[in-house]
Amino acid sequence: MRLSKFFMPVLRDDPKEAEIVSHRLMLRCGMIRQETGGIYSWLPLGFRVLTKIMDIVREEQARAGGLEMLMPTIQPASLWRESGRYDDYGKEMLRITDRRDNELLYGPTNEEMITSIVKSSVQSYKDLPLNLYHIQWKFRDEIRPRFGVMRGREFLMKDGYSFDLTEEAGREAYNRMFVSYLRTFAAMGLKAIPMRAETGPIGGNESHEFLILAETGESGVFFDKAFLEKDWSGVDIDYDDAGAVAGVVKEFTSLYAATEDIHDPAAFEREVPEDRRVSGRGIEVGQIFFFGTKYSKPMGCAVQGPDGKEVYLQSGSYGIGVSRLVAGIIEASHDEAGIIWPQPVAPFDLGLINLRQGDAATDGACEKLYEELSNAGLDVLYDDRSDRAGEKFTRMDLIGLPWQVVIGPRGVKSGMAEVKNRATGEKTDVPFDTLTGLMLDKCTEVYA
Ligand code: 5CA
Repeated sequence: MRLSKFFMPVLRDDPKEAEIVSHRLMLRCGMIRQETGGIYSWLPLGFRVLTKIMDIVREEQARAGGLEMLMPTIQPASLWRESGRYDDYGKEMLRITDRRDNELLYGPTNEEMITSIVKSSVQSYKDLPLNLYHIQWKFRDEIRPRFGVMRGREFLMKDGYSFDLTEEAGREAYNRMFVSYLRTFAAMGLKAIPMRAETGPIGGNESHEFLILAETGESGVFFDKAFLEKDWSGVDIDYDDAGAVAGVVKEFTSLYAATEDIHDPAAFEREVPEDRRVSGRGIEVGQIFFFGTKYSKPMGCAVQGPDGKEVYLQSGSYGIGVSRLVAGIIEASHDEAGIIWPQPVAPFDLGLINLRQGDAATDGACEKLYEELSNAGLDVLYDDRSDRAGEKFTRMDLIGLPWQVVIGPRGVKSGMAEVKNRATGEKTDVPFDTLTGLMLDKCTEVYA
């Protein structure tokens, strides 16, 4: 992508309304624009990150047996009356009446709708298990939308739902999602610590939240330091091996970790030696719930079991805050100069900076490398604008692409580009003819 053809309305100054760094940087980089309280447009740069996050979510869901589908944002109120949640949900739910006076709502979550879909389409235990998910916009009329997309009113969520015949199978489905969440967040360059959690308006009898650490997080967290020492990327798994999956869950849940809502200071002191007790703040990027028959019973979602008897299905639900993650990743990865994208979620793999736009030799070298890098499959943002070098460097640091390839008249003479690692600041001179191979290695090594 040529910067001259891209739409990335970078702000010169810090926006006044931003209270936390991710909100400030997302506005400054031209990733999002607020339309009204808690409702945002995603501009091309922001949308690219959102898409990368969705891709990572999809990949691991597929591996763990999740089937993608798409349910609407608008739901009939009647469904929510069946479960009894229509009144319980209160003012957070956006209620709508259409021209025929039908009562509708903008979905804050989809337990009712998916339960009704499964109820109407699944008759036999032979059709189970099922794990269905979608990535769709939700609306919750939060009392205090704040911090940009971190706590929005309209936000993008991956929500998945499992249906099984027996409680044991239902818990195995929960475990698979638990492990898939560890792997999904790790693939984005994050350590998300699973913590026992309250179930709130979603309900159920067991739940874990996944939190990434950040000073600006909304939740107070208390946990064993061992979490920070764990190698998340090492969680390799065969999802068909229920014993192995349960083993990983056990490994991660046997260490103390709790949000302030359910933190038990006495247990913390008892279970964790003093020098290993860590407290801080965290951002909830995902939450999973095991329901048993909480939704299937009131909604009559049952199948014929092997003995011919009707059995209410065991269900669970599994959410990931896809749009919140964009802000969460920035909170976890930035410096004074701007964002530092982990490679897998970066909007582009690298930025190519032409230091002397209009100089025939420099333009020629840049064009050639731009083509080579792009043909190799790399996503390149080519700064082909005629701004001053300083301005180009500042902007490229601000938007935080993992690598910068800088080419100026001096480099063209010696056949060298300067490659800068955004995270470490380290700079190396690389000959033009080995540059593409090197960048390909650098940009893909984290996926290996
Ligand atoms: N039905 C269940 C799971 S599918 C559910 O709705 N769970 S949830 O309420 O915990 O939401 C799932 C995730 O969405 C949260 O972990 C959080 O990361 C994200 N989320 C929730 N509310 C907001 C919000 N107002 N703005 C941005 N993200 C949010």
